[in-house]
Amino acid sequence: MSTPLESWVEETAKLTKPSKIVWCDGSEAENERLAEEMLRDGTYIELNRRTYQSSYLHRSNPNDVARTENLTFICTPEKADVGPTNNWMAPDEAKEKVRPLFDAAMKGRMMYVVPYIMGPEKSPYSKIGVELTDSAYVVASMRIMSRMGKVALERLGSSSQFVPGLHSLGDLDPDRRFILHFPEENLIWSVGSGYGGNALLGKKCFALRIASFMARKQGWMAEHMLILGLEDPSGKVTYMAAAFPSACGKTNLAMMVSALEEQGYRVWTIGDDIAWMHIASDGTLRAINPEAGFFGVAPGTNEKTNPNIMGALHRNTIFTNVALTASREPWWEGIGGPTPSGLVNWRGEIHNGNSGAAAHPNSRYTVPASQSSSISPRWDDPEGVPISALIFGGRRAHLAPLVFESRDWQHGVFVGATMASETTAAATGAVGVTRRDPMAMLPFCGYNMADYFAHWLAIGPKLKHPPKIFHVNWFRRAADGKFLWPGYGENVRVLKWMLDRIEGGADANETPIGNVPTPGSFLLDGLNISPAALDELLRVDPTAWVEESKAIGRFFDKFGDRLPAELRTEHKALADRLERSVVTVK
Ligand code: OXD
Ligand code: MN
Repeated sequence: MSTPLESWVEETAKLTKPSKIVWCDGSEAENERLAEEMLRDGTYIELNRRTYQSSYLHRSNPNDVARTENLTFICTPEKADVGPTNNWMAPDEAKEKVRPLFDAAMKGRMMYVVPYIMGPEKSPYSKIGVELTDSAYVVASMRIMSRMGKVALERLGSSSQFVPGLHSLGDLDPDRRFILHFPEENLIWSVGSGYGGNALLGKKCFALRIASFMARKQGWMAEHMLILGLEDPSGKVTYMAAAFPSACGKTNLAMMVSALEEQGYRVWTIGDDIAWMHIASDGTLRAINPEAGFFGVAPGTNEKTNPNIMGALHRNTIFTNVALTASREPWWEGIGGPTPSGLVNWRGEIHNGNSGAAAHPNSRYTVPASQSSSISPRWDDPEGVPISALIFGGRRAHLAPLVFESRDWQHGVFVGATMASETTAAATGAVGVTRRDPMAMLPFCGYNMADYFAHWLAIGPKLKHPPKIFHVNWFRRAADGKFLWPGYGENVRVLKWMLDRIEGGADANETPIGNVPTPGSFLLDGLNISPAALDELLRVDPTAWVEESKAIGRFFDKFGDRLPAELRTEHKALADRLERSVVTVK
């Protein structure tokens, strides 16, 4: 008798017609064999063996360089169940349309069976997925990003409890590219892309879109959040999870080298992109990082912005779409130092400065999490870590202050539901446009966001000590266009303020949007910032917020009656507070 996995593999092979089926065990030997094959067929380009051991450069097809949100669908019988922020197709229609693209798609190629665990091997919160793919690059990437191979097969046994994900490169034509999710069947189909979140199905497709749907049914949370531990001078570590949209600094925050290290504050990394959070029997919110690696944006990463990751990238790393130096080392804009001569750009052409950036703005590194020296001793604790603060944030040149604290859980959910950010290169489309991105889940929520808000609202009261909820904005600019806040390692000062608030210290001023620090409540030793800049960073301009509140109203209207009444109440309360405040200012 075949197991459910064997039957699905067999059935898929009949459709995709690969020349061979390879069951991946995740071993070192298998990884080396795949690397040799990829070096031979040009999928991999070898890097300087002395300085970048067992590390490779991959160049994706130039039309396939970022997640394609417009080609990503949630397929449920009812359109209303995916809501106004997702693309929808009915499951039968989607399968009918996309199945032909899988027909014989793997002819002449291997079909790799990639079993993987999302989450620590022995955690009760972890889940199993299996990806069938015809891309060896995807296999090697999944080996870094998850617990892949034998370990997953052993945990699965003959059970049917796994999330099947079928992936084929297809012909890489964007007109025949689809990323489909069938949450009611726990099924993923992806065709026509070999890039990142489109192709590494454990990440966005499973750990966020499918998992968010599961989490709602099962009473837990799957969030687009980093997880960090802030150690204080006594050695006590407080854990925080933060949701920022793609390419807004989650990795840098999670791996920060603290500017307050001498004062005894240090940051430990648990995860940089996804948090699965459960209500534990002691009433705490416990988070695990379902991933095992970091798939980070390379441009802008350097010894100052993220020294920990820079130290981690010299072995076992796959670089995608970065530039290559004459000494065969990876290079990207913002890596530090002058642009070297003899650079080859991400397309494989000599870089002459006239053809745009040498590295693609969404070029990436894929590196095992355990290689970062900031990795927490508890990063793979099967029980997860207790979360004391949840942080929302966006990239806003104006309006949002450096940090504010919500009044309570319900207000915090409103703050998360209404957050907005300027778009980045992580997804295709215009960059720098302000869009509302609730909880940084706009591209990743596997069901109607109004129901997702209701799920969030329901979680708080079930927690004995609900985490405090904050909002941050590292990206506020002065009138001359310059950033007001230095960011990176200095962000620890904001984390410390949050810690003080959690512990009952640190002053704040009540404002219409929430509690904003008094300038004196920040530990500013060693930081060169003018009082005027600090005032501007913490300023809440009621008139500008009135406009924001109107935009929030328009956003909420999209959800009609499905929007939880509590959020309308919070919105009304904000509008009233703003009105009073504008009158007072006048
Ligand atoms: C990512 C993203 O790759 O959010 O993490 O786009
Ligand atoms: Mn992400």
